[in-house]
Amino acid sequence: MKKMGLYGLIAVLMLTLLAACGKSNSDSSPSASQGASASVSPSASSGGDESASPSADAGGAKKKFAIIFKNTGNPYGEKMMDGYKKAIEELGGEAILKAPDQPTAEAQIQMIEELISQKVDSIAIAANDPDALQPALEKAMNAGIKVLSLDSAVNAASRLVHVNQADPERIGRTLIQGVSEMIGGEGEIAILSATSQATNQNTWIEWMKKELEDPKYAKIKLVKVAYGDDLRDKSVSETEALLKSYPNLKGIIAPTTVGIAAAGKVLTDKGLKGKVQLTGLGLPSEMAEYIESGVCQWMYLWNPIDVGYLAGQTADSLVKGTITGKVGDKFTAGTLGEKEVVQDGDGTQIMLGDPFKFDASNIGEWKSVY
Ligand code: RAM
Repeated sequence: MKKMGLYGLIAVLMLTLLAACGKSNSDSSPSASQGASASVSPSASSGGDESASPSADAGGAKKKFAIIFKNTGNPYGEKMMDGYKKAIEELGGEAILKAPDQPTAEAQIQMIEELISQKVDSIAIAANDPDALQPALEKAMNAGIKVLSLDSAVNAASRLVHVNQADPERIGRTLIQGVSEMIGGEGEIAILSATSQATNQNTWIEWMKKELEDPKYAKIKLVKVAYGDDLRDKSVSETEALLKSYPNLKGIIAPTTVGIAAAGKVLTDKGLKGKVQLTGLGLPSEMAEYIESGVCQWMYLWNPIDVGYLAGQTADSLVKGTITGKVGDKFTAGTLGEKEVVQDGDGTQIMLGDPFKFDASNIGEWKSVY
């Protein structure tokens, strides 16, 4: 009897654990709560090892999948790498997570060279420069390494495919529409970006500028694009400099999670809530206090865990040869379901989904997720 009770307890515990795995996965996608698309099937990841076709050689050696983020000390990057690792481990591979101290192309090139020597099977990179990594990434591809970018793209010649978080046009235009609404369609605005070479931020900024060409924004003036380099202290000092140089500033758009959190702190410390509006792309866990206080009325993001997870699934499919990165290639991206490779300028990409709006009504729900 006693023995049966113990087995029963173990069985219940295992079931609870499986259910919890499934739940946290489905909860981690805003689109799941939005009900917009059933992009996440909670049960798939709980299948774990048994559902995966292992990414291992015939001899049993695990395939090596590397990811390089822009720089260390960025919780967004950590979440993205968590998602990547989750996918790779589900698929039976070994994940190698890397990020340089500083967000420079040079530091990433050094890491790529090391990974080529290590004979990894795949490299996924969130690039600090669209073009500067090309010689190193071409060398990697010539050595048979499957290269993809995610989050911040490299040029088409430097990758097989890019994993894109959301439509850049939509992100850029939405941020201008947001700040315009917040400042009543009139006044000076500034952008606090990441590094001046970051592909993702620069593309979003181009779309912001295009949106600003609409005559309905005639009374809005973009006075400056500042670069906090995704370093906390530099983003703080750049925000302070903006406020000093432009005393009439009405709004700041920070299309970087590091920048928007730094700006939120500066505006809070200086008591500028309501005087200078703030929006952009923020991590709910870092921005909750500023959204709850009203310093930032709303902001946008996607699920960084899903971006990393999708990149991990993509890397595995490239290594297995299920896809090559050409338009029309289709594969099952684990719990994210069916994905298709589509055109992206000269190159190709795989899209995660739509950006999600966070405001006082939903931030409480998301701040503990990412
Ligand atoms: C920062 C990084 C990242 C970007 C997010 C929105 O964390 O610059 O690349 O996608 O912000």
